[in-house]
Amino acid sequence: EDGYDLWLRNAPLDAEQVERLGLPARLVRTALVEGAQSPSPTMNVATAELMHGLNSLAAAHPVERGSGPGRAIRLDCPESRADGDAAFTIRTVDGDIRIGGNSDLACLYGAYALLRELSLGTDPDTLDIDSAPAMPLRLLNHWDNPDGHVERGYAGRSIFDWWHLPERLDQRMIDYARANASVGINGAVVNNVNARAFMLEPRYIEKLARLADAWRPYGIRVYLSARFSAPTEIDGGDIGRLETADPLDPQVRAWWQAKADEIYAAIPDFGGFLVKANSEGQPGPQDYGRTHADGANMLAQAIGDRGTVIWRAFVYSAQDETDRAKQAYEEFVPLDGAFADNVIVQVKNGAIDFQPREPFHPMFGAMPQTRLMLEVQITKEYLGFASHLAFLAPMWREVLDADTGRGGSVAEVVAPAGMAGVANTGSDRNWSGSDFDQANWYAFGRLAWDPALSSDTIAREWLAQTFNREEAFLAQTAPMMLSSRETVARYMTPLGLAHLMATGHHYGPAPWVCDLDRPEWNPCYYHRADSDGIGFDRTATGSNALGQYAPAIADTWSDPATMDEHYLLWFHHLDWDYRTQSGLPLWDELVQRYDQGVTEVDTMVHTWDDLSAYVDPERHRAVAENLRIQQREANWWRDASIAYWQSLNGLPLPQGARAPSRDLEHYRSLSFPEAPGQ
Ligand code: BDP
Repeated sequence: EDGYDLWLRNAPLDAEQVERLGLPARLVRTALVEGAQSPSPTMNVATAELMHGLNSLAAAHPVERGSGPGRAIRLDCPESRADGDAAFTIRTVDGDIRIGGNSDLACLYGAYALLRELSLGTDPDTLDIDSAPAMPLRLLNHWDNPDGHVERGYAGRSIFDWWHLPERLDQRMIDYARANASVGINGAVVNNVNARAFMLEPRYIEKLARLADAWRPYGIRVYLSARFSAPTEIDGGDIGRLETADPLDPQVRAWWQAKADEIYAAIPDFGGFLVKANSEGQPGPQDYGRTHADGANMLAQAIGDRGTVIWRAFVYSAQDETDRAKQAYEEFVPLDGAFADNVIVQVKNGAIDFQPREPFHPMFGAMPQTRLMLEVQITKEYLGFASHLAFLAPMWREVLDADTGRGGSVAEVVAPAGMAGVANTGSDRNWSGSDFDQANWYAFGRLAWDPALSSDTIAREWLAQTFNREEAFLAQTAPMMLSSRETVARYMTPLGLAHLMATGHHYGPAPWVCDLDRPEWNPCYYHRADSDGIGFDRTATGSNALGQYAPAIADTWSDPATMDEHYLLWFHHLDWDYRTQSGLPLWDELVQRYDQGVTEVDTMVHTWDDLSAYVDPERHRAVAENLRIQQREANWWRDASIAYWQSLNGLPLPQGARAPSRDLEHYRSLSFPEAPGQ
């Protein structure tokens, strides 16, 4: 067991469950029996997955195709359209299990869902499932560079072997598609948002076409990150290279039109372009005095109704020294209604940058005339890389469930568009750099399909399929997963603090950094701590970022005495002796939260150590080792942070609190040029 099989292990059921399943089964493809058409590649995959999965679940009782005694499993998706309606049903009628839907993709999704249910131990006689995706686009965003390096990747090298494509297609590309399809992910942006223009050249289109062909049966469309200045950097067929990338220049428009046509000729179901523009040094329409809408609409016209332009709202620039959290809203909300129909604006969950906790982004709900998509980060750039155990479903549910105060939750706002997750895949055998990080890939897909699923359900599903379906195991590990992200937030950024990590690699704490060129790159810009107090005043007396939220929502966060204290120092600058809701002075409360985070990691270590009977030795040891890294680093975060705050406030530690194990100078002197993912 090296984790390669992810949640698709279909570990053998016990004898009684196999008996109940009534195997050997007959697997009947109704559409084929009744119709004359040949099976589509998607139906072939569905059949193969069922045969393979059922055989694996039944272990000693191999399943045979066709007629024979036992239960029949019918794939009843007569339309056989690859790109049809993904909704499916699974019902047991007169002993037979019927998977139904209006497209062959529906049957594929149904096949994976059936295997999941059986894998969880669901009684096959009670199956009665209606399932449909809540949102059309459920995409992975890979920050993979063509040279194999993955920006913010902690699982080895890129899984995409551009060097050997198109001739060589790694088996991983098929297994990747299986994993995605099994949780409903239906698209992949294969290259970094910090894009290289040459990935739009013909030789790359050929490579991409090979991937598109391989993934088509699994319902996965390919997308490319497009560098906005590409017309000035690479030739565009007959048009050649241009002097400008101004989106209103007719030649530029013709260049992109020709490029889009070239791509669609090779990949008829190409998903579209993802664009990071005028952000962190990337080129964009503002370089020519144009707006985001001018840029997006130019590309949208080139693509037409064949695909989508996904335009990122993650923008901030050095000019804005008042509050980086406000910039995206200020640039985009005035453009509401100006974007073409096939443009989607992709908004990170919070207004800063994938921190362990952020309040939901105020753009959600504020652009009713624009389709907005939610972007979350599966790779844990700010939550301990691949070694810290942090199950992210609770974090994503927090934002999906947030009431925008403008006529719906974030989940409702993004339902017409979708969700994107920055992938955590890599060349490591276990794909994600650690076994537990597979759960975040899984959870992303499940939530994008159904944002109403509880984190507990997702954790249990994943644990049962990945490790062990015994209740005694699930009862201990599911709660550990559910609290794990809160634990990380406590030892890294308690009480709404954010952006306290070290520069560049983002590994470890560095709240003392104050001297970087751009103010908003410095941790001290975010915590604003001094001898009197700590926190960012985003109320009306400060930056008034709070004013970007609907009044009813802003109200709930405006009073530190009554608000959810998870966001306390995000919105308020408070004295060190301010009394928190528990009655403790802020300083004591802060230290207590750090300590709680550290203690919770200790508990995770012990809980997992005691579970060796339920997990194969290889993966049990791997998880145990990661937890020990996390234990050491949780203490590091706590100690370094406390030592720094003390250097500002001069306060003694609350009674009983342990002194940092080293002095501040030690923590400040640490450097990690070898840290991955930069
Ligand atoms: C930041 C990452 C950086 C990304 C950027 C983005 O540190 O590597 O390029 O987000 O989302 O969090 O564009």
